[in-house]
Amino acid sequence: MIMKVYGATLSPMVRKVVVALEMKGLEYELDPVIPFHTPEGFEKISPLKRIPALEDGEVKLADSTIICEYLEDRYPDVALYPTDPVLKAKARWFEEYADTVLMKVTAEGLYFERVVKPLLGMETNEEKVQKNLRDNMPSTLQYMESVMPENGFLLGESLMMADIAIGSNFINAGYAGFDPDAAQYPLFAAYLQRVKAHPAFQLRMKEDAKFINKE
Ligand SMILES: N[C@@H](CCC(=O)N[C@@H](CS)C(=O)NCC(=O)O)C(=O)O
Repeated sequence: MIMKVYGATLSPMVRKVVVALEMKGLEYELDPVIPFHTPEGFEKISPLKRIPALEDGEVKLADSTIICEYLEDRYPDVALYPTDPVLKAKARWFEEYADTVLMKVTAEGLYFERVVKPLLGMETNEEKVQKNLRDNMPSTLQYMESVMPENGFLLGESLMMADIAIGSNFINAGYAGFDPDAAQYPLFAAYLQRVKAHPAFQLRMKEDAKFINKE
């Protein structure tokens, strides 16, 4: 049975799962469930009614990290987490940072306000966005710049889950009109270009453009 991913792929958390599936070469179908407008009974798959959720035969899972770790354990041929314990711990840290800090700074405080709210017929709170860009974004970008390699990706030569999680959030920041200044954050800006250039991200961004361009 083909795997099913629930969630609109413009969501950074859904994109994480879909890029992981693409990189692992796994077949899947999408059910583009929209946050806050979930179908009846969705809580049976995602108890908090959040996206993404995954159905793999009898297996029903919610939460992007739980789903990606499951995919890694069940379908290990293309590895997206390092096996070395120290590197694996670092990978988990970057993913946790993306799911918590970046989720607040690039998604809730920026993308949600400027892109999702208008789509839901709600008004953008631009004051909140400006406060977020002033109070939270600089320290986030400084941290990102401080951990960036000059070449390759966060944990080596290949794109892995840590990069997918971070890149996915900053793609949404870009859709909301914010990209890191390359003069101020040169390593991070160049890294983001490398992440976005990966075929799995290119594919997703091409799909995203169909919706983003409609707005
Ligand atoms: N930690 C969760 C966060 C999921 C999440 O908050 N998803 C958002 C969309 S990006 C959502 O469904 N929000 C609707 C809600 O909170 O009810 C994950 O990584 O999957």
